[in-house]
Amino acid sequence: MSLVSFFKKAKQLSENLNSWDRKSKVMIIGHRDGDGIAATTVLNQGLKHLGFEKIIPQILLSPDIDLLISMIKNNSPKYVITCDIGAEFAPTLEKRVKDFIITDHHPKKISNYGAKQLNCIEFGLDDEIDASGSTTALSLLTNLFDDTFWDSDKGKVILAFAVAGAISDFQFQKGIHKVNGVILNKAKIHSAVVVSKDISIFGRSMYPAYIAINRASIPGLTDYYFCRDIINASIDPRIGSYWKRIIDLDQEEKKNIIDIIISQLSEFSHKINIKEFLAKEVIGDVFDLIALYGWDCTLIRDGRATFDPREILHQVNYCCRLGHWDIALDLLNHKMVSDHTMKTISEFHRQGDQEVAEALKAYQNNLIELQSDCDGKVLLADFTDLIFYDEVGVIAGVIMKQDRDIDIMLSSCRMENNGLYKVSVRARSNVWEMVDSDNEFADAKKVYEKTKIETGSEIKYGGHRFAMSGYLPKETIPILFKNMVTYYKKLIN
Ligand SMILES: [Mn+2]
Repeated sequence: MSLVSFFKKAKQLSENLNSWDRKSKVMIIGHRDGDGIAATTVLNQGLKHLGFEKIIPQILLSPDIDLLISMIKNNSPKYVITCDIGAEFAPTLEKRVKDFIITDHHPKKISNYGAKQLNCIEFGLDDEIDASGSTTALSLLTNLFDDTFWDSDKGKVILAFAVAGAISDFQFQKGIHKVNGVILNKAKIHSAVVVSKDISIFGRSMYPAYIAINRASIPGLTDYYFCRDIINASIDPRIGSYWKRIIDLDQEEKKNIIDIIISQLSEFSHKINIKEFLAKEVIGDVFDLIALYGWDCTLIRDGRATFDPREILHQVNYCCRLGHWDIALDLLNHKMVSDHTMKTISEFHRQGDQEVAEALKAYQNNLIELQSDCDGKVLLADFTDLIFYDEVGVIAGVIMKQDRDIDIMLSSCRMENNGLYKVSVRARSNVWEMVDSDNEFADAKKVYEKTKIETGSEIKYGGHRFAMSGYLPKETIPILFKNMVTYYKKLIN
């Protein structure tokens, strides 16, 4: 029922959108992450094909009302449409534009979502597994075009980006559900995306096979030289002048690699259930956005292409984090872009990868200020001066992949402009499973809110239940940590 109601509201809102004057300015406001950039791309291309002549995409990092107001002032749009952000924008937009539509999947603090918002939460759906910002945005467009459009190259590209956003938001990690399922199915039907079971390691179509495997944090294969030698001895490592990537391997070579992984796992980690490990981290569904064939956004450094959405958005994410979302949108909205754009993106990509690698090395060499509790299961680490502050979530993800004992990680970094700290909270899926979705207690947000009240500080936070970021004064971070430990203990008991 809930899913039906969601699409019913999507249809109503799409009729609203269709009634807008095509010659007037429409501002799209998207969220500054992979999902948000993909969602913005979906709307931007959708509106273009609907005949809108003046589309202004803008990106916000957080739901900042003051920034929203100044964006409206600077651009004076007649209409606003949001994606992956905006759950709380209605009162502000009501007063300032002729009409608006909000599409978001983030929970709002008050439960009223209003007539002009499409948000899965209103229909009892889950923001982390049922709908991404990008699949929500696409839900608004499905009714406005017929199958001929979705079968065309232009339609397929939009479907591909809708799927890319959901994957970048890790929405498919616990299966493919509800809104995401409907949209993925549509993308498959119209041949925008191909899904297959394969070695699913990140970098499968971007890095040489041995590098992708070395970076996957598999016990026994984390030493670069050993990994390179053993992997390359088991396959024919080159194809012409190129290194073979995982996708270039034949079935036998793939099997050889799996055998090596199994033998290393059994030798190096007795705690790990091999079958489970393989199913969770090595073999699984892979998604290839074949609609993007010939697009510059698929190019990897050596000139070959990747159609894996994680890899395509990986490079775009670094642009966004460094504030250059305009370049990211340029890349995703044009089949071909200038050499300058390509060079800039690959430079940000290199820079970002390098910063994260250095931060990881510093962590491994115990050069990071740490606080830990519950036998190392809850950890706080400060990366100030090592990374760009917006990379706190990424580095936490990388560390948690290597340090399998950590259940909840708080990573912090000082922001240069205002002296506040950005703190990311990430939790492992087993913590996730302890969380009862019907119980509003089970939420990282609770911990932020408690800290806010306890300290009386102006703490802003947002995101999802267990991938949440906040902006805090330094002295409140230990209190946030203490509250997180208390919460974790309550959860495991
Ligand atoms: Mn999102």
